[in-house]
Amino acid sequence: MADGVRSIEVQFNRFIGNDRVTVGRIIEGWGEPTFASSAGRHVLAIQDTSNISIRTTDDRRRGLGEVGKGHSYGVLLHPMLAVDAETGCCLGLASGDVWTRKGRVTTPHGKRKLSEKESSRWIDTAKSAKSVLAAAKTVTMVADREADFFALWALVPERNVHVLGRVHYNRPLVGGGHLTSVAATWELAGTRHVSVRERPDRPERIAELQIRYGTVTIKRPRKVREPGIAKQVTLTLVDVTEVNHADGTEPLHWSLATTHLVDSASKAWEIVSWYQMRWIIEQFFRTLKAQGFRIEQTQLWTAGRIVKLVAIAAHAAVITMQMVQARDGKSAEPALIAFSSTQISTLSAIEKSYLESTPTRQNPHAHSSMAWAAWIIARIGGWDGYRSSRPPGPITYRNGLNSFYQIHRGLRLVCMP
Ligand SMILES: [Mn+2]
Repeated sequence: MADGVRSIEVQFNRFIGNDRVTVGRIIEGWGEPTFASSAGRHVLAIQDTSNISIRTTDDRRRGLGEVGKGHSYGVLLHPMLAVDAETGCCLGLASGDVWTRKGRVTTPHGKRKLSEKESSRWIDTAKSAKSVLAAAKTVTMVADREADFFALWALVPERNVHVLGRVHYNRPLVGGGHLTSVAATWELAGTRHVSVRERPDRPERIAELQIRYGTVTIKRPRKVREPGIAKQVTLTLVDVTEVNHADGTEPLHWSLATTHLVDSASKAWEIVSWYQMRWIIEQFFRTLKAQGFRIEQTQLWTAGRIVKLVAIAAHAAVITMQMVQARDGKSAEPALIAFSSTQISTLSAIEKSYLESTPTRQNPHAHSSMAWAAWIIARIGGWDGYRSSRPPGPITYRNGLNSFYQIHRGLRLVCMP
């Protein structure tokens, strides 16, 4: 079995080399299964950026621009991941961008219009996701504090499209005061002990959190000049502060802003829990980089091809995550969230061949469920199918998925119609 990203390269080589196949077209393909999988749900549409560094040398930059803080070259991946707000089930990619930087930007930040800034990706991604998520019951666009742009708050929300993000700028409020100090004047709405996920800079812990919420109206900053943009925007501010934290640990403080109305403490905690689901996109980046894809080790020569490779691998990484989520059989998700109906027919045919060769190891999951599909893909990826065995992991699913696409000749590409 070819390894990780190498097998994706071999499989998609002609596709990636075809000039008519643009990265824009591949990204459009991301959203095709997501339109159906998000129908009727409350979808958290989580966006974030990740640097994918690719090994280069001084005389062989491969056309790649800088990522991160320099001395490192590669591409930037900015995906929007659709997640079911109630179950955390990953529904697919909605929109996003993959690009490499061309030289350094020299115009001062504030002097450039929004569309000229790399930061416009947050707003462009949110806007282009709207048609992909048009069948959802409600959409909540979620992002970290990098996305705290007045234009995002003013231009993205609609009747059933909300925004939720962490406050970055201490904005002045209509009626006086500032965002980061106003919450301290509000009465305490509740206290909870919440488990806080491990991060590289801190261990997992139980934190005692106090919550306050209220309504704020932020003023349009003077430098924002988009035509037709509102002078002010009214938002709900949910402020979470850790108390009684252990010595030597930095207390948590989350200042979350949202267009959702909050009228009770339980609703405010729900906003916090939606924001916490942002960890799923971190998990997605880990899947893409570390757990078997090894995208950073690509041998593909030019930047244009590497950008397309990342876009294709992103789609495959999402499907891998969907299979990991489904493997215990507890979710009721259909295979259609990740596979087309013709691919499901291919899966049925492959399952039959396993039933004949190993009749004692049968797929325990309901036909056409996501758990059922994950069971078959894991078998293709080399898992033995015994209930007593270790459950398959991302590498097994990635290997199985690569072989599956090869078997399913009529649909050789993850994202081609
Ligand atoms: Mn970020």
